[in-house]
Formats: sequence, structure tokens, C-alpha cells
Amino acid sequence: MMKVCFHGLASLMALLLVGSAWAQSQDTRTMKLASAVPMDHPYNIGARKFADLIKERTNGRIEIKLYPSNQLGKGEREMTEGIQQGAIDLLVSSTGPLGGFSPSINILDFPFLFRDFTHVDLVLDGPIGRKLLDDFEKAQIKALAFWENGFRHLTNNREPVKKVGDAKGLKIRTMENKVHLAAWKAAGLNPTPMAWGEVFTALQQKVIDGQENPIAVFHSSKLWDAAQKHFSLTAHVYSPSPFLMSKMIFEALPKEDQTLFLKTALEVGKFQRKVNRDAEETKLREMVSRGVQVVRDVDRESFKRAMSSVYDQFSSQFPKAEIEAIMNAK
Ligand code: EAX
Repeated sequence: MMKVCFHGLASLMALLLVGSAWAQSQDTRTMKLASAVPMDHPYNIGARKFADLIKERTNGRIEIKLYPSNQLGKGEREMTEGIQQGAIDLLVSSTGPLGGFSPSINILDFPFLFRDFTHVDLVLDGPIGRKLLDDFEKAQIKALAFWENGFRHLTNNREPVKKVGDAKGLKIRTMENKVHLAAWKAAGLNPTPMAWGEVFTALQQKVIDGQENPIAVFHSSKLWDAAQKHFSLTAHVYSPSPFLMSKMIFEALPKEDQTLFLKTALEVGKFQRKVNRDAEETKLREMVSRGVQVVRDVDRESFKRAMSSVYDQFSSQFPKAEIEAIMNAK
């Protein structure tokens, strides 16, 4: 009798344990967080932090798996479509192709719009930045916060570029971004839009002579192996990276999780920007040790003058007052 009771109790305990484990597995969910860059890029240092914090703050209910290096699409435009359709949960993307989804975001792509990182934070963390993020909702995208790509610099395989005249006729890749394309055309170069996933091979095969990106992208993609021997610190445009979420997936979350995702995305945004900025000098030194010639004394004014016509070119879509509200922010 005792034996029967004992076995009965043991199987009941086992059932309860299995039951709660099963119930718990039913509560946990796994989300996909995509990006176009390798794991050691600050995007993914931020993404790792975000995933860890969300897991901790939901007691393991929400797991986030990272998919770097265009694993979920040929480039950021394709992955943003995945966000709209709910096939991808989260994405860190440059503003490159995003103007095709939320046109107002292109206002951040004008050359020499920002003075420095302090100016960037002032605008992106203020009402102007919040409005630009909220505009994505019309495209079925929830833009949670601004993470960072960084100030972009020109690189090439032909010669050291100190002033805009040195870059004349260079065939370079740009993001799929109308403002960037117009700026480089105005500067006398020969720009061609291309998804990031195609650039390394195009550089190696000399289909293009150069490209422009922040230090972290150049470093994490090892562009010194794609004949990019000349790196000019042009800082011709600041590149923000909205941290995007599928709107339908966001809205399906319980309210407290929505609040948690927003709060954690903003928090990690500050952390991610700092990681990016603090690592730039070290990465430049490593690039020099890999045979890259870094041109520091660039005549930026020559680029600024040569690109300035784009402000008039797009003034109907981006009126002077809106541009000045950003430029004059203090
Ligand atoms: O977001 O396409 C680009 O040049 C971007 O800077 C890159 O994908 C990282």
C-alpha cells in the first residue's frame, strides 16, 4: 500500500514538474534581431546587450537571437521589408534605404548637417528625433530608438584624398539614398547605389574604386582586404541607425512588455553610441597596422562647398526652416 502511494506521489510530482516546464516553454518566445554587419560591430554589441537585458527583465520569457551580416536579407532594404511583414522582429539599420519607407528620415542624410556627437545626441534624443521615429508607424514599423553608425568617411583604392578635387571621377558605392547620391554627384564623383551585401566583392573586382562608411563598418568588414588602401576622415555626413521593430509584433506584446522594449532600446542606444565612439581611435590604429593610409588633415570645407547644392535641390521636401531647426540646435 505504502509502495503504491509512494509511486503515485512520485508520478504526480513528475507530472507537475513536466507540466510547469511545458507551461513555461509555452510562455517563452524567441525573436529575431537582424543587421547587415558582423558580430564585432557596435550594432551587435548593442544588440547583445539588448537581448540580455530583455531576457533578464522578462525572467527568460523573451529570448532574442541575433542574425548579423545580412543573414536575413541581401541588405537593409530587404530586411526592412521583412520588418513590415513581421518576418523579422527587430533590425538595426542605417538610414540608407529607409527614406523609401518613411520619407521624413532622409532629413538626417544631408552633408555636414551635424557639428559633432554632442549636437547629434541633442537632436536625436529630443522632440525632432522622436517625431522622425514616430513617422515610421505609417509604414507598419515601430522605430524604438536611435542607435549609431557614426560619421561617414570616404575610402578608395586609387590615391590619398585630401580635398574634394582629389576624388574627382572616383567611382564609389553609396547607400540606396537619394540625398547621398545627389551629394556625391555634386562633388564630382561617380556614385552608384548598392546594397551593403554586394560591396566587398564589387571592391575586390574593382567594379567600384571606393565607398564611404564610418570607421566601425570599415573595420568590422575588413575593407583593407578589398583593396581599400586610402581612408580619408571626411566626416561628410552623420549616419544614425534607427532600431526598428515590426509594428504588428510590438502591438501584440502586453503593455508592460511594450514599455520595457521602448525603455531598454533607449537605454541601450546611449550605451551603443558610447561603445562606437570610444572604439574609433583604436580601430584607426589597427587599420594603419593593416596597411591603410589614414588621411587626417582633410580639407572638409572643400567637400562642404561642393555638396552644398543638395540643400536647394531638396528644399521642397525639406524646407530651410526644418534644416535650420536641426543645424542651429544648441
Ligand atoms: O548600416 O550600407 C551601409 O553603408 C551601412 O552603413 C551599413 O549597412 C551599416
